[in-house]
Amino acid sequence: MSDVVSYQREDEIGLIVVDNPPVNALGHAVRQGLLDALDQGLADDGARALVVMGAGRTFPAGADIREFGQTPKEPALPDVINRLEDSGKLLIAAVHGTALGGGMEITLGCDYRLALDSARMGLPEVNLGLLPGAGGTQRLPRLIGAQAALDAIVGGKPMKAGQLEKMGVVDKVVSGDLKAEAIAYARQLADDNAPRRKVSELTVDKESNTVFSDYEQSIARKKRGFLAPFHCIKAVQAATELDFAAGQKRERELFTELLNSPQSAAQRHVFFAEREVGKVPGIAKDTPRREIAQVGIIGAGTMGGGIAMNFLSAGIPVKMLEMKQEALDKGVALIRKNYEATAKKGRMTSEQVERCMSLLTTTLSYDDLSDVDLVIEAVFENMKVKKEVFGELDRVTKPGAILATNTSTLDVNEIAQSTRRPEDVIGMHFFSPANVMKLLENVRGEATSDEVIATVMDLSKRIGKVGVLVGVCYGFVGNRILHKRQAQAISLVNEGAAPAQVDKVLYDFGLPMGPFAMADLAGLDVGWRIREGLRESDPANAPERNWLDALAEQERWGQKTGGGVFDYAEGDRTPRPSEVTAAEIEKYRAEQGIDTREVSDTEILERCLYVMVNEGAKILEEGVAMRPLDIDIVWIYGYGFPVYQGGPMFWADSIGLDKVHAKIQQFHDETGHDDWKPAPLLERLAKEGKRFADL
Ligand code: 3H9
Repeated sequence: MSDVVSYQREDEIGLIVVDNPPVNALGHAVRQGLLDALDQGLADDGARALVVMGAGRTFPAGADIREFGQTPKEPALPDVINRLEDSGKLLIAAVHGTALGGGMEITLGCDYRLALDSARMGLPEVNLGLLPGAGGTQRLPRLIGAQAALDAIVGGKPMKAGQLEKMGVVDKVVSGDLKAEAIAYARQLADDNAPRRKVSELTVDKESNTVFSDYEQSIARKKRGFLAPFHCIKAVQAATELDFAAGQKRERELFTELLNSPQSAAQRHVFFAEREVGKVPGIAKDTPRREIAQVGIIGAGTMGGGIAMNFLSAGIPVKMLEMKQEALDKGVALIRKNYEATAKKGRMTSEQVERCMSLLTTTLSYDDLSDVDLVIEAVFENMKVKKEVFGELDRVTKPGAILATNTSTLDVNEIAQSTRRPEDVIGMHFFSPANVMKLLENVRGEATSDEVIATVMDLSKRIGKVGVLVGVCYGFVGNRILHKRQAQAISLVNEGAAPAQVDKVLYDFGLPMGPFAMADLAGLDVGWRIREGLRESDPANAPERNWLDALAEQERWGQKTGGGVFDYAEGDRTPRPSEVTAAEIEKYRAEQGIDTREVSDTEILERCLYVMVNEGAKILEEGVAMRPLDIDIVWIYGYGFPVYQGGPMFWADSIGLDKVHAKIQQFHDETGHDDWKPAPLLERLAKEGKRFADL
């Protein structure tokens, strides 16, 4: 008897139940258990039909991802499903929760599919750098046609039971007690002598060749750099051209290729890392959480408004505070405009817009914040101003309220000290645009209590963000690393590269844009004003003037002024090389007496990325990031580091830390620059032949 799959008979129906918490993943024991239970069911003369279902919270949610990368163990899932399909009894899948990947593929090996109205099904393998490898790419097109199958398999999004019923995937949607419904349905089918319906025996229309090439083109931009979506298309195409057995063989080849690819290894790393970041070492799972039923936000600017939208969308009421009514009105109007734009795109109904807006109230008085459970301050980035705000918050908010700052550069500990309750103070660093970007850097101060940390980490998930807990330092994890990379990008240009060359190398690596296009998006004026401030306040340590300052002085501030490092045509965000910039760079090189040289693409990539890895290692040593995977997630969700590269630290592991370290040492020998001083942690790991993942 298997521990994870059971067989029992009820009312003349044999029930095969998978019980492998938390998500009934189809690991080796489950696969073997399914075959054993099937044999029992087939041998059970009292069973007129068989039902496959999951215990606990869900139908199997897919293959066991942790087994990928290990030596495969028989029976393989495709063979298990083929056996189910070939069995001599009527087979019904009864689905609740999420039948994903291999789970959905099991349902496709059954004759009939019954689902609870709350259930969802889908083939999300593409998100793991894979394709459905247990017959899904061959059976789904046979069931619903190539075009709809492409959407499901390449899109990878789970679909609701009702939608699946309309598509012809699910035969019946029920509510209430799934087991009882499944038994009743199976009995009915048996009574009616319902026919066996092997999906593999259905025929699929041969599509014209252009369907697949058109599909490839339609995803070319969005899926740039990814391997899996294009392999998915090839597998579906095979379903339209080959018989089932040959198609399944082709599916297997393509699946194996992906499984062994560095991309899938990286994407699987990200899957687990994304879940791991929510678990904070040293903070007990059962740490009490504070109830967050109402949130206050200080500042109704772009940032404050964006932050507010996260809570409103999650159904949490927000009170927004500003100094002037005019600013409040503007802020509210902007939120409405953003929601209405989403509704126009069909991603929200107008009732949903109104529901969100009805949760928003405004005030000009701090005293009105006496009943909120959490306040997030999003005012001007200035310590004096922030301290005043926190002084006021300390005065008016109730005991136990969490006081959060959205600062991106200032010392959270110093801000906390301006209150009498530093244990309730934490940083919540949203990334712009705050209603869109998934990353939330939660910044733990020296005094922040475990309860506050646990509450804010949970809350991040509730508002649809990936929360990463970091420590205090200038720029925290994300921007601190970014500054090092930007400095390299500028040096590379000073030495002879063109901004467009630097950008192209990083774009081709898979980032959404290069460092200079990113600077143009953020605005060159921002950095320039900070540098000017330093030149005034601390001339001895002020940064040298460079060609970026010269551009900013000409009011070339980036996209918003139609030109920065690059030129932009009206209404077009495509960066184009600028003659003005080229002239300023030339002027700067001449002033500095720089002999330019040809800079190779390899050097650009190594200098821009290795400097990030070195800084990441320093951040780890200082404890500002808890684990390498926290840094990976910050860069993936905050800056668009390509998922298929796994994040900077995973990427460095894949190169080999000995190689990375040797190059960093070489750059240090050549430049003597502090940024290239190898982090002792990196040095040690390289010497020991280890990876960041071994920490
Ligand atoms: C596949 O099926 C390939 C086949 O086509 C071909 C094979 C030949 N395996 O997300 P949660 C863990 S590929 C192992 O926090 P939720 C997860 O790590 C697979 N572990 O819960 C976590 O562990 P821990 C295709 C898995 O309620 C715990 O379960 N399927 C798997 O927010 C709870 O997960 C997918 O890609 C797994 N398959 O969301 C589905 N799934 O507690 C992937 C979960 O130690 N899974 N875990 O941190 C999901 O999308 C979500 O987990 C799910 C639940 C929606 C199911």
